[in-house]
Amino acid sequence: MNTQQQTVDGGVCNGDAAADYRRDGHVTVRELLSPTEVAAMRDAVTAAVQRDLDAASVSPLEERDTYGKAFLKHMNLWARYEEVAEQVLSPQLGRVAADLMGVEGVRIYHDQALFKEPGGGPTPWHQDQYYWPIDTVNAITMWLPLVDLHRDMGMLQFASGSHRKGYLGHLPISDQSEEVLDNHVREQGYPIVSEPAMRAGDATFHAGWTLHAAPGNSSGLMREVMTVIWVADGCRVTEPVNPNQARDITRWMPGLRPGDAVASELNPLTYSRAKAPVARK
Ligand SMILES: O=C(O)CCC(=O)C(=O)O
Repeated sequence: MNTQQQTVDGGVCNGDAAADYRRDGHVTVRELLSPTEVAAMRDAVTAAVQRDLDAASVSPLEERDTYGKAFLKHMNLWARYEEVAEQVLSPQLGRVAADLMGVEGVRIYHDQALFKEPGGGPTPWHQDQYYWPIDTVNAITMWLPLVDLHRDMGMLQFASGSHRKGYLGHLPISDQSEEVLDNHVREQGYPIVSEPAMRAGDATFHAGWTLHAAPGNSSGLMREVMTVIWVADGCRVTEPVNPNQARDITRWMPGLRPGDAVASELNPLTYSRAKAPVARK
């Protein structure tokens, strides 16, 4: 079990965190954001989520399918809310993502606030990269609680080492992905790793192919989590192999075609060892 506490000093990951990430396909970084920093992130994200909710109705939990019950999902907030952009485009966060993957620079793929409501259902086992038409394994998700979390609020769990198998089939997140991938995790005997508790500002990072899931939220509290996905600078768009990938090109890489570098206006370079990050308007 990887319950080691990893630290990041001044936005620079220690070597152990990067080695653990590459071996296990996930790592926990404690105190990634200070209490002041996470408070700013929380203010920005919760205000944006509230504005999204005010603009659209949400159906009652019991009327939603399994995926719909898993969380309220608000995507690419950075592109719509300046206060969120100030948080998500942080070069410090980008540097941690680059250090963990061992790449020269990173670009934003997209962000998502994932708020699991009290009584919200489990998140089925899945692989994020099933959705992503990109030619690299260097794609990483930061999962950052905005409030203190304990286990019964729907803690993220990982099948440790599962990223090494890569693509496991046409399995969008669903009851079917849960059934097939739960069997796969048992057959392969992957350790299932999750933290017993996380403080606001701690974070986990996982690779695009790492199998992950979360139990339902049996507490009376909202599980407020912000996620950001980065890809290695220089990676390219691939031919979509499913409708979800085609939709991802339109949504997260508008105007790009297979073969293009992932560098649309929605994919700013937020950290680079070599190049100056793209200036923001
Ligand atoms: O927050 C969850 O329950 C699932 C998160 C997830 O699938 C992800 O961040 O890739």
